[in-house]
Amino acid sequence: MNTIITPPTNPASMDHTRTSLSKEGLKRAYVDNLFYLQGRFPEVATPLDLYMAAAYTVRDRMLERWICSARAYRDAGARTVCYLSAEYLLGPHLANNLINLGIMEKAREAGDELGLDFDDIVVESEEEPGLGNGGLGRLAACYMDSLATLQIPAIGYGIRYEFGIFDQLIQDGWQVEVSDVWLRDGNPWELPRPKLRFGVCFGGRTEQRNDNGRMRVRWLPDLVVNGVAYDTPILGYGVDNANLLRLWKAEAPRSFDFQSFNTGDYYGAVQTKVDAENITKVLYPNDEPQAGKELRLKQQYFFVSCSLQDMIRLYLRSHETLDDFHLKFAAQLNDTHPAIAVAELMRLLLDEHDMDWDPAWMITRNTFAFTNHTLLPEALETWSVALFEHLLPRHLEIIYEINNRFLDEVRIRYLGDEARVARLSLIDEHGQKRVRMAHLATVGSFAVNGVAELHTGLLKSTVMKDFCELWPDRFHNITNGVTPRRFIVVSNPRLAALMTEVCGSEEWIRNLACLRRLEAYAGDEDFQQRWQAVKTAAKRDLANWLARTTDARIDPETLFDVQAKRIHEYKRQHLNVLHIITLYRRLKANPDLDLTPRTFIFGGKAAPGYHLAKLIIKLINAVGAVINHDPQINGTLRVAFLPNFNVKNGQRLYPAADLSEQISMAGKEASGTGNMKFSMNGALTIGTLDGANVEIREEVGEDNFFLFGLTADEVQQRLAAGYHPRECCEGDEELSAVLDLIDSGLFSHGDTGLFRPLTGNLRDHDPFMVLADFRAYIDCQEAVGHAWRDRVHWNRMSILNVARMGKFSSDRSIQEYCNRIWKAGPVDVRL
Ligand code: NBG
Repeated sequence: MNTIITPPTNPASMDHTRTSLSKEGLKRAYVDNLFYLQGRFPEVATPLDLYMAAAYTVRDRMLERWICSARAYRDAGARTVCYLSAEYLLGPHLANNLINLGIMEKAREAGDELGLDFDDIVVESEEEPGLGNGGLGRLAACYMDSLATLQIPAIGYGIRYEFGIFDQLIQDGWQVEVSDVWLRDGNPWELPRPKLRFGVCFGGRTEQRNDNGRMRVRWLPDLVVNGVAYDTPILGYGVDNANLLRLWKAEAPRSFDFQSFNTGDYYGAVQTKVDAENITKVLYPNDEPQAGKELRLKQQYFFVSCSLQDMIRLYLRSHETLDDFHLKFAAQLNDTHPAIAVAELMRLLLDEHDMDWDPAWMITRNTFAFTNHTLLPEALETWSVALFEHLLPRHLEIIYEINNRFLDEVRIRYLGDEARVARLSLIDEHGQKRVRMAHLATVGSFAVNGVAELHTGLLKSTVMKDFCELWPDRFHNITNGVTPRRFIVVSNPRLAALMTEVCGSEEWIRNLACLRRLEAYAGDEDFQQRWQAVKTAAKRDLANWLARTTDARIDPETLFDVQAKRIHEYKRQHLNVLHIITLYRRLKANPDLDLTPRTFIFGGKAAPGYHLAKLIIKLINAVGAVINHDPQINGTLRVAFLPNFNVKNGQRLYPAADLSEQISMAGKEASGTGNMKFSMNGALTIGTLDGANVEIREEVGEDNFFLFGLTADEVQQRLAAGYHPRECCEGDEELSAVLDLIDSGLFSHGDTGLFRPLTGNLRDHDPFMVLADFRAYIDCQEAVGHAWRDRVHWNRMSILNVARMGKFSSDRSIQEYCNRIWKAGPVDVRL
């Protein structure tokens, strides 16, 4: 086949319409696509037509690289990394792909010559695929970018949700959720592969049979669903490698169950189809805690089964047996969501490929590695044994067998220590029996990692302590990172231009450590002026955009103090609000107070069922409504809530921040990645010693970081000694008055009950020690206010922050995964 069908010889040199990177070639391709794909001519084209024509123009150029990569990877037979993740928060494709192709400027010129509004097409028009909740999904997207950039053969496997994370509206200060119909206008970035489909079974029972003296098991399911592949190319930056993101959509195997149809049960027959397709309907909108929803387990098993069947298919194209499967693939489990893969690979090897237990287990254990992303107890997934029995009876048998063999090993190692056996077991026997997915993932993996030094340390000393004692060498830390392509080059072109000028080349985009060269300019006042001008321009952009799209009016001359992330009590947006109210009270009491003018900007979604988080959103908006309209305040303090925080809006926000709020209770934020995005764009951080803040502070220097609050150890000590939040109020009049002011109804039109669930919770329980850290936070914020007044010093700190962020490029993280965990190397792709 390959010898017959080849692409046109050297399309680039012919200035081929579909592949040319010249300005003229791009113009021709664009007009061509508008005609032949959209069926429009420029005068009548809608904004969507214009966007689609641009997207297809870029996609053609990616496809050429993608096909070349697939060939090169196949020929090299190199190890392939498979990233298994239930979430990918990709963000808009177009601008990022233009950057990675290196044709942003040429495309802009081509657009100008065609009389197009380039920014409108490239920045505004695209509906972003919101196939993730927050940090975990965005990390997967950053890692896909870095894998391609580092030329590592990789496939991202996941779910093609029909509805991604909900869109957030703010109405009367409350969050309102609207479904995200991102596929409504079509998705030019994906290629459906209708013939690439796998059956995935559910329910039923198992049957044993004796096959020439060997016991074999057959699963007799009562439902089969098809998974169909949808492929999206992921381009590396400045290389010709393009990797594959393969997302699965669920379909009923036949459109109607003719049996039911003929017996007259028409609706029953349709229902089967609907149920099957529901599996990939919607992303669960919870950032961390998981309700034990059956559909969620179905989603997890569905995408994992399709992905493993696909990996086996790929492998068997060039191998006779599966004996060395683990040498070809390293499969990373992104949290416990895909942990069922351990049992599924065993099932495929044992039942579908007739392998014996020991070799199958050897392959499985050498294929998987597992990343833990949270220590929050409610997020450590478990599924009831009853649900497993009902949905995945064969997997439950396999899990029991893995557990038996594993616990025997434990018993021999720790004679008589049955308490330890119970703690390590894959099954939690307290009350209703449950399968512990983190244990399954750990036992079935050759490596387990946390996502920041502190988090990994806590993982090893708390939830994974027994495992760590058993297999100390299996545990690693790989601190998270973010891609500088999207979060500097795409988001903040002015800053990128300045960096390129100082560094003398664009090398820093591939090697972020090069930004160290900025250090030499940190004290140079002329340079500082330019630095500040870049920041102010980004702040102006944000202010203009907010003015266009919301009723917020903000002043770019003030300090932009930003907290943007999911709304969660442990992230403590309410601590931030208490600070705002503190300043407000001080200013009311003393109108002449010389306060640093500040704009507090919030962004973030709350899980739809998380009432306290939604009340925090309401409180932020309610406090804003009072303060923003108080003539006595006269703009010194302003509060803005940016609705629908997503990747696209994040790109507007990170460049415009002066201060980045990273104020979680120490020990709770596994890493955080927003902290890195802000800092890379020149914001200074006010933060606790939590997650990656610790390492950010180490890198940028303690003088360039505003630290406050209890440490993780101190939090534990306080809890052990008995924490009584009321005592914090008793010892701090101002704190007490701030809480009373909320309860007075000032922010709720006299309703003294509205915010009680929040204030009452703080006074009586305060599980995240907001009150314990209040005073330290207020004092630290005062230091921030003072520091801002010395702009020379502030600019210097800002420059040093950026200069020292090299460690937090996702390229560094991926390089560590490759060296220490995956043992995977690059394959150079040349067009
Ligand atoms: C989140 C953590 C963040 C971390 C990201 C990426 C989950 C379960 N965890 O702190 O809360 O940065 O994962 O590792 O979403």
